[in-house]
Amino acid sequence: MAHYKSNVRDLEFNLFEVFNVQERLGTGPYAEADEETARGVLAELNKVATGPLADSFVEGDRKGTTYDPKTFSVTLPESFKKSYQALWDGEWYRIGLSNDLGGLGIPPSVTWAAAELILGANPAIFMYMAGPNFAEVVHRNGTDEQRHWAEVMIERGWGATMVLTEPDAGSDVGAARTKAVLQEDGTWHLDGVKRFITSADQDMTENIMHLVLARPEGPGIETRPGTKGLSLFLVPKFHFDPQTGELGERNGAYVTNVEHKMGLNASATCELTFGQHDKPAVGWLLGEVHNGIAQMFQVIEYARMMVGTKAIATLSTGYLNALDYAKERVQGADLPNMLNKAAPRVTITHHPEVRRSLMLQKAYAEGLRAVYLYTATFQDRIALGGEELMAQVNDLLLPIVKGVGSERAYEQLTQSLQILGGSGFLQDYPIEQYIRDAKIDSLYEGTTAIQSLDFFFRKIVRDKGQALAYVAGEINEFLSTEGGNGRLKEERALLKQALEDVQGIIGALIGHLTSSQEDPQNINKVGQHTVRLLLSTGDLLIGWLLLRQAEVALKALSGDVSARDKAFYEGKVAVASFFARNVLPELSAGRKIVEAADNAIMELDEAAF
Ligand code: ST9
Ligand code: FAD
Repeated sequence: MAHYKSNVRDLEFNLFEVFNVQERLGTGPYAEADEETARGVLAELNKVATGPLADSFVEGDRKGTTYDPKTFSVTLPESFKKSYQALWDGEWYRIGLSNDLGGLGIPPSVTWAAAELILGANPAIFMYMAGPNFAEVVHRNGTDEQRHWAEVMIERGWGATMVLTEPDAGSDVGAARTKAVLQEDGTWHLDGVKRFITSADQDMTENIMHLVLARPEGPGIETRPGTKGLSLFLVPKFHFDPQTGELGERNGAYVTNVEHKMGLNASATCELTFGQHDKPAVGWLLGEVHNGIAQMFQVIEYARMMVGTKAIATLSTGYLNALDYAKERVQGADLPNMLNKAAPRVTITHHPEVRRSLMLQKAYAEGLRAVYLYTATFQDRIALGGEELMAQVNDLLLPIVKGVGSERAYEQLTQSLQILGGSGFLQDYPIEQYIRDAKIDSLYEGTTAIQSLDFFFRKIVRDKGQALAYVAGEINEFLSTEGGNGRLKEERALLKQALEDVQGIIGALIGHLTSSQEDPQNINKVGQHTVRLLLSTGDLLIGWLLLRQAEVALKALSGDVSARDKAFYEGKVAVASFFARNVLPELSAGRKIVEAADNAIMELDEAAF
C-alpha cells in the first residue's frame, strides 16, 4: 500500500466551490481550459502521484543519493529514476509553463493544486523537475539567443538549479564571494564554491543549467557590495550547440561533495565548485544586464510557494495516515467508563485528546491548503492582467505560505506521529519520514525568521500597508455578511476579535519601529516578535478561510447531498468552529505580549544564556 493519501475532494472544493476558479477559465491565457479540463488534470495526476511517484518514496529515502568523488557525479536509485521518468513521460512539467512555452493553459491555482499531489507523493522528484520552470525565467529575462536556449532546455528535458548559498553567505546572500570575470569573447569565468545546492548533479537528464549568483569583475565594471552587486549567470554542466542543444565538452563546474542529511535523502544537496579544476567554469550573463538579485527573486518567489505547498502536502498525508490508524486502533475504554474495568475497549478515536489532536491537524492541513490556494488565485489574476495590487497581495501572502506552512506542518506532523503511539516512531509507517523530510521547509528558501522580516518590513511597512488593507477588507466584508444559515455567529465574533488582535500586533510593532527613530535599540523589540506576527496572521487567515468554507458547506447541506458529501461538509463546519473556538482566542494573548515588549533579552550578557 503506497504511503501517499491525497485529498482531491478538498482541492476541488477549494477551487470550484469556494474560490470559483471556473469563472476565470475559458478567458485570456486560460481560453482553452474549462472546469472539466482542470478536474481531469487533477484526476489523472492523482493516479500518477498515488501510484508510480509514491512507489519510490521509501527507497529514495533509505538508499538516497550516491556520490562518486572521482567523477564528481551523483547517481540515484533505479526506482526513483523510474518515478521521475513516469512524471516526465506524462509531460506533467507542462502544468507550470506559460502557453508560449508549451503549457497546458491552466491557471496557477490549478497548477499549485496539481503540484500538491506531486509534492505530497515524492517531493524530491518535483525538485529535479525544476528545468522547465527555471527555463521560463531564462525565457522571460534572457537575450534572444538565451530565449532559444530556454526552449532547448525544455525540449531536451534538462535539469536546472538555483545557486546562491556559500559557506559564509546563507541568509545573508549579499555576503557571497564567488566572482565572475569578464572574458574578451563576452563570456564570464566563474570562480568560487557554493554549498547546499539542490539537484546540482544527477543521472536523469543529459545536461543541467545552473542559475548562479556571482560578483562580476572586469574592465569598466564597478564592484558593489551586497546583493545589489550580484549578477545572474547561466552556467551549464556541459557546453552545448547554441542552435540544437547538442552536447559538447564538460564545463568546469563540478559537484565536489554531497551532504548527509536528516531527511529528503533522494534530493541531492551539493557543494558546487566553479573554475577550480581542470577547466574554466564558463557562464553567460542573463539578459546581458547586471540585475542578478531581482532576476533570482523571480525564481525564489516560485520556489517559496513550492516549499510552502510541499510542507502543507506532507501535513495533509500525515494527518490522513494518522486518521486511518486511529479509526482502527483499539485501546482502552471510553472516558465516561474509565472506572469500569470490564467496559468494552474502543478505537482511539473515542478518546477526547485523540479527537482534539486530529481536529487540530485537520484544521491546519485544510486551512493551510486554503491559504496557498487563496494566494494562487492572485497569481491567476496577475496572469489575466489584473491591477498592480494583485501582485502586492501575492507578495504579502508568500511568506505566510512558506513560513507558516512549514512551521505549522512540522509542528502538526509530530502530532500525527503521536496518534500512532510507539508505532509512529517505526519506519513501518511513513510519518517519521514525513517529519524528517518536512523539517527542511522551515530552513531553505529563507528561514522562518527571514520570512517574518520580509513580511513585516517589506510586505507591510514598505508597502504602506496597501496589500494588508486589501486582505483585511476581504475579512471585514465576510464579517459584515450574515451567511451561514444563522449559524457561526459566535465564530464570526471570534474572527472579528482575531482580526483586531492581529491589527493590534501590527500597530504595536509599528509603534516600536517609530520609537526606534529616537532610541535605535527599540527596533530589536520588533525583531523579537516578527515571527509571532507571521504565525498569528497565518492563524487569522486559516480561521477566516475555514469559516468561508463552512459557509459554503452549510449552504450545500441545506440541499440534497450524498452521504459522502454530507460527511465532508459537516466536517468543514466542525473544523471551522473548532479552530475559531480553540485557536483564535490565543491571538489576544500574543497581542498583549507584543504590546508589552521590552529589550531585556537583548541587554542580557551572552554569558547568562
Ligand atoms: C534554496 C533552494 O534554498 C531550496 C530548494 C530548491 C529547489 C528548487 C526547485 C524549485 C521547484 C521547481 C519545480 C518545477 C516543477 C514543475 C512541475 C510543476 C508542478 N521579493 O531587502 P534587500 C530583492 S535557494 C522579491 O535590501 P538584502 C529585490 O530585488 C537559497 N524581491 O535584501 C531587492 O531590491 P529592492 C534561498 C526581493 O538585505 C533586493 O533583493 N536563499 C524580496 O540585500 C535587495 O533586497 C534565500 O532565500 C522579495 N521578498 O538581502 C535567502 N526580497 O529592495 C534568504 C528582496 O530594490 N535571505 N528582494 O526591490 C533573504 O531573503 C534575505 O532577506 C536577503 C537580504 C538575501 C534578500
Ligand atoms: P544562517 O543564515 O547561518 O542562519 C542560522 C540561523 O540564524 C537561522 O535560524 C536563521 O533564521 C538565523 N538568522 C540568520 N540571519 C538572521 C537575521 N538577519 N535575522 C534573524 N535571524 C537570522 N541554497 C541555494 O542557493 N540553492 C539550493 O538549491 C539550496 N538547497 C538547499 C537544500 C538543503 C537541504 C539545505 C539544507 C539548504 C539549501 N540551500 C540552498 C541553502 C539554504 O537556502 C540556506 O541554508 C538558508 O537560506 C539558511 O542559510 P544558512 O544555512 O547559512 O543559515
